[in-house]
Amino acid sequence: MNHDKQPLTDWSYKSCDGLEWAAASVPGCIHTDLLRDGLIPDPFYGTNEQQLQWIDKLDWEYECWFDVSEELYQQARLELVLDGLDTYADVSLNGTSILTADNMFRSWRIDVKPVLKPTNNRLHIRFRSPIQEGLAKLEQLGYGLPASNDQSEHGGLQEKKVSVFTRKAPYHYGWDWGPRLVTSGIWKEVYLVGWSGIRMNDLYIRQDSVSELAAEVTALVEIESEGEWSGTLELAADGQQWACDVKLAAGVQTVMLEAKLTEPKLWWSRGLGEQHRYSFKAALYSDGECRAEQSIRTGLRSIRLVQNEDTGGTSFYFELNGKPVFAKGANHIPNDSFAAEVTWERYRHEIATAVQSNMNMLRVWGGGIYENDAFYELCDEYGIMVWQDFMFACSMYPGDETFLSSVKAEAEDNIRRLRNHPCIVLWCGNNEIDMAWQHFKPEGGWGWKQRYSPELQEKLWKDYKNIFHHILPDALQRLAPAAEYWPSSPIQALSGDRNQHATDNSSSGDIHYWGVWHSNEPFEQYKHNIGRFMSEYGFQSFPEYRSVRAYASEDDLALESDVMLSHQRNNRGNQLIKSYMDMYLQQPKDFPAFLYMSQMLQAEAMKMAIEAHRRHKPYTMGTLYWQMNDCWPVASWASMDYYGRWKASQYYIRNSFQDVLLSVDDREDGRIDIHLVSDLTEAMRGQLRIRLSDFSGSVWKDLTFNVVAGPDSAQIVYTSTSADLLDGHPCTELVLVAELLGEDGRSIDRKFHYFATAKQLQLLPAELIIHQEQSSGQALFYTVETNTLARGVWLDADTEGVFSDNFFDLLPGIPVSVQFYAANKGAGDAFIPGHPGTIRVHSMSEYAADKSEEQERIAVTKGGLNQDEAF
Ligand code: BMA
Repeated sequence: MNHDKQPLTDWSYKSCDGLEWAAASVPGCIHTDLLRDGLIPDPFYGTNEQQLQWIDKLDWEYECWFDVSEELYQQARLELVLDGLDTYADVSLNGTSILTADNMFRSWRIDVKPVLKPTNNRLHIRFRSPIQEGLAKLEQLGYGLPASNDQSEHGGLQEKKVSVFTRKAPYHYGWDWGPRLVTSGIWKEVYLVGWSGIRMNDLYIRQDSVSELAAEVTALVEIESEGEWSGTLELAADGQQWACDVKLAAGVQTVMLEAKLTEPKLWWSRGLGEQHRYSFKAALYSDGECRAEQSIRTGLRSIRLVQNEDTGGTSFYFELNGKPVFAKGANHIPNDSFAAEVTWERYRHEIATAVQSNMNMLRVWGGGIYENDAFYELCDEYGIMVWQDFMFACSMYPGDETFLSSVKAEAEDNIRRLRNHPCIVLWCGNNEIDMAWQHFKPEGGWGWKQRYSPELQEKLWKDYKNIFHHILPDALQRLAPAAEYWPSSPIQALSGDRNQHATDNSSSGDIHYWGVWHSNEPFEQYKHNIGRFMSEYGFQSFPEYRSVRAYASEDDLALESDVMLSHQRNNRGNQLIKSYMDMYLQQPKDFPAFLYMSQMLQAEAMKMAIEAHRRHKPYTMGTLYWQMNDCWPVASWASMDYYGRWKASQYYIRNSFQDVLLSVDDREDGRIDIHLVSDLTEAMRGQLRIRLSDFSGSVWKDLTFNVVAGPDSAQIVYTSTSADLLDGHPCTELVLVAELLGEDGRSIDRKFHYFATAKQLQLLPAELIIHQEQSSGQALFYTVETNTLARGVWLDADTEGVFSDNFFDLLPGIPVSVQFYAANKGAGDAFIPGHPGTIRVHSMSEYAADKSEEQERIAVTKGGLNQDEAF
């Protein structure tokens, strides 16, 4: 076979008015190059980001000098491939202009045969400032377009929102959790490819019909031939082979070959079965020799977004291989402001966190990037379904021909790149634009359309429809016909009338419920604003002290300091956290206590929301909280911070997402219902044990019932009232412990329920004791005990990693045993049994202001260890 690839890695950069070239990192971006050379301070530290706004106003140059390997140079065809340029790039090779690029999300392939020399080639890229380009386009349009999260003022542009004019990651321009760092650079690989005679450009395994009995697929093989060609196309998978004769003309053409696999091994999302993947290999043979080939891995599965009218409205759920799946997961944003910095290990850490947290879906949200291949490969491997937005969010976009054709090409590039991934179950047009504009409700929306004349309103809506109701679904229809498409998240349905727009409790489509947080509604409202599929809701918290200290000095540790404010991008964020804390928790005694309390607050909010959603199964069939991760260290809605550290909410979420869940619903009418929810495909028998205890561990009631969790079900298994349960005891002095035990007596879920808010409870300082147990296998076991009720027991290890449980409540007589898993930086699993180093143990009473003088004592008993010794 005559194919070859040569990566171009030896790059230099300079600013357009600079003279000196310096070594550049490719893939990368200008900010990380300048940082490495010590020319700018760490953009994430302190308020540095504010001093770096000049970078995006300049043009930057990159160049690469290279020789072509002899073998490659002899090929008949030579191409330069640029997988991603950010963004306005004039590319020349040996002084000849070969490309003008204008879309970060596209990939480019250029015939360079006529200009390439064997040695001493100069590839030069000039990146024009995305800000200057945007300003020119804004001026040309003559009016601004709404872009709620574009922090133009921060970038020195006052109200001029230019992000919408450029097909570039929207979050680069700032978001309500992200800095404004508008990058330029080569963010993906650049390489030369050469070939002679014939080659295969693309292999797509279209899944026409898939069931347990058979999978009928069509291989669409894009072939490029220099001249006429005839031979055989062979397709192989799992020891089976299919073949057809092909006769080709010169040029690019697609050959289709049908194949049937009987009793295929299907791809399932986590929890429902294996994530089996087949390797498909297509090869072209003539005269007994392989002339070109390509292989891909894919999983065979059928997927359908089911929207059927029912008694409650219209369903909205995913049916995987004929089985309805309750989607449990989160919204994903890019893992870094500098996208090229995200290594495979960081993706693995995130996906493994999703898996460990019992999720089965992530939404790649439309204000970031179409993720790197590694992300989808990991989702395929671990069984995480992906709701994939196209990259449009919270803005209206231009409607001129150049813009639209760029959008079309971007959609085609990404659909082609990603369509073999079984994990992608839905493509969605955009984030929140339908809801923000609300064309059919004159009074509705976020106040955007009211700023325009009726004619302009119509024009902007027409431009919107062009992209989201035509260009994107048409591209999918052409390139991935079985894929499901949803025009905007959230909507009720594409009805073309006022019922199109989602509300906080619509009975069709998906919902972003932000009453809690953005509208100050109490957490209890999570129980009332429930739809068919909750694709966003969330609550902020701060990262832990260690993470905050990575961006703030000791002097900055006050909520209103410049540094802390610059790491809180939601204007009202700190106020909101404070006011909810006032409502539910005791006052924190100091700044570190505030960080901890903010995490406990977020954890409670997420638990309340997720469990309410799951209790409503099958009316509700999905819950994706906002947001999984961070792109820099910041106060945000993330459950895992920028450094991959799990906040309290990650542990709570993990518990609330377990396949079999016990959930205590304390209703406003005084009734207390205990629900049993199961996502298992088979019934599960067990026992429900209910204990009423005071905070010293004395048990007042102890009841046990047999229960059966039906397959794929949600049911009430116990009902009482607060009054009956308390039986005359003050509501601030008792706790209800509901526990689900399996047939083997193993504890499957344990829930602590209180009859008053944490603020009202009479918590005494807890004496927490941690023992290291005899380890079974490699993982180290620790048992934690207390002398009085301890809430939010936080085991804080020296080593980066996670515990099997954390931030849990503890009662005397009910010890908790946990294991520690270190975050793995090397090959293999993301979390491996490891040594935690010193463990510090904290709980809520230690952090409350009125208990400040009574420090908790931490004692380490077994094995002769003392507090200072690492174990
Ligand atoms: C959601 C998202 C983001 C935003 C978040 C928090 O609606 O789509 O736009 O970051 O709200 O405000």
